[in-house]
Amino acid sequence: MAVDLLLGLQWGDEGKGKIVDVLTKNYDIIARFQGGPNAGHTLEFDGIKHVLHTIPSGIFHKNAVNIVGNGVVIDPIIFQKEIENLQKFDIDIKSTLLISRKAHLILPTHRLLDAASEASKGKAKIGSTLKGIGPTYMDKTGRNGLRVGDIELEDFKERYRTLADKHEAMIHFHDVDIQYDLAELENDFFAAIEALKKLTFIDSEEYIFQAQKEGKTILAEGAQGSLLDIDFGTYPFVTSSNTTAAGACTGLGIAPNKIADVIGIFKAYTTRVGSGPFPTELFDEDGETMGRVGNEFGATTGRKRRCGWLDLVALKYAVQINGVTQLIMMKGDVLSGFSKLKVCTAYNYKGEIIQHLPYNIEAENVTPVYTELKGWEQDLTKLTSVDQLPKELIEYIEFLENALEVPIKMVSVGPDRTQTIFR
Ligand code: 2SA
Ligand code: MG
Repeated sequence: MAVDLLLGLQWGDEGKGKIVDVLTKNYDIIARFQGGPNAGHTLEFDGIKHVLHTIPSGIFHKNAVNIVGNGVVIDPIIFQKEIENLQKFDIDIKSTLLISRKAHLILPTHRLLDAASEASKGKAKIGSTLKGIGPTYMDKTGRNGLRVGDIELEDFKERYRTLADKHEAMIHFHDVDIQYDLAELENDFFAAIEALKKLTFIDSEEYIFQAQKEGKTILAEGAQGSLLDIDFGTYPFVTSSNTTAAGACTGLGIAPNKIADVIGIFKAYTTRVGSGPFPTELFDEDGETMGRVGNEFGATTGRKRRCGWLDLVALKYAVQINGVTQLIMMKGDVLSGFSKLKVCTAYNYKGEIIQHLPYNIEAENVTPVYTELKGWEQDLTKLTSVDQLPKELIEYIEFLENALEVPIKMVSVGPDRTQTIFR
C-alpha cells in the first residue's frame, strides 16, 4: 500500500499540524521523519489549542498509530513534557506512539553546544531554536551519536559520559560566556531517559514495511519547510535535516517507489522565523497586519515571525524538488481586508529577470518582481464550502494553480479543524 507525504513548502509554520490532524482519519499510521523539538505543530479543536514538537500530529485520533521515525532527533526531557501534556486526554500512548530505536538522542550538551555555536557567530547566527538540533545531527553524521536503542544497552551511561565530556571541551573551545549546571541538566536528562524507557521502541523500518504489506495507509508528516532543507534550502540559514520528500525515504525507510501523493502545504503569504534571506519580506504596515492577524509567533520559541508576500519563485522550486501532486493553501483568512495582494512571480537577479531560485537569494542580489491581484473584504473564517468563497479569492487560487501547475485541493480559513474547505 502506498505512502503519502505531507510537507511544508516555505520556511515552516505552514500549518502542517492542523492538516495532518484533519487528514488522520484517512490513514492508519502517521509518521514523523525528520526534525525534532525545534518543530511546533499547532492543532485546534473543541476550543483548545495543542502544540506538538516531536509527537506526530495524529496522536489525538484513537485509531491512528503514530511513529517517531529514525530520522527524528529526540530530546527526552521535552518528549516527557509532551507526553505529560497528553495525560488529560484518553490516549493509550503505549500502543499508539511508537519510537524508532534508530532515532538519535539530543543530550543536554547538544543544547549547550547549539547556544555556544550561535553566540560565537554574533550577527551571522542562524537564529536556531536552541534545541540542540544542529549539534545532534552533526554527531549523527559524524558517527558519534547516541540513539534511542542505546538506552537499552548496559553501558549507556559510559557512552553518554564519553560523548558529554567531548562536548564540554567543544563548548569551551567556542570561548563564549554560557552559564550552566551540567549536574542538574544531567539529573533531568536521566530522569527523562527512565520515563522514555516506559514507552514502546520499535525497529520502525521493519514495522513500516510490514504495515505496507498488510495494506495499511501511511502519512509521513514533515517538519519545518522545504526552504529550510539542509541541501536545498537557503544554506547556511537552514535546519540540519532533509525537510523535502527525499527525507521521508531516509527518515523512515520508505522506498521512493512506494510514495503516492506528495501533499504540499503553503500559506497564502510567506513567513520566516530566524535569520536568512527572505526576498518578499515586508517591513511596512502590511507585514505588521499579516503578523498580527495571523498570530505569527514561533510555536516553540515564541519569536516574532517575519512576514511578506507570497513568493511564487520559491514556491515553484519547492513544488519541483518535492514532486508535489496536490496543494493546500493555508491562512487565506488572514489576507481578508487587503485591497490589493502582491505575488512575486520573478526575481530581478543582478539586473536579469529570472524565474528560478538562484544560488544566492540575499537582498543585495535579488529584488522581487510582483504581479498585483485584487483582494477580498469578506471574513472567511465562518465559510464552510467552496461556493461561498469570494470571487477574488477564487481568482487568487486559480492564479497560483496556473503558475504552479498543481491543483489546490484544500483551503484553510482558520486554525480550527473544522475551518477547512475541500475543493
Ligand atoms: P534549528 O533549531 O537548528 O532547526 O534552526 C535552524 C533554522 O530553522 C528554523 N526553524 C524553524 N522555522 C520555523 N518553524 C520552526 N518551528 C517553530 C515554530 C519555531 C519557533 O513552529 O514556530 O518556535 O521559533 C522551526 N524550527 C527551526 C530556525 O528558525 C532557524 O532559522
Ligand atoms: Mg511550526
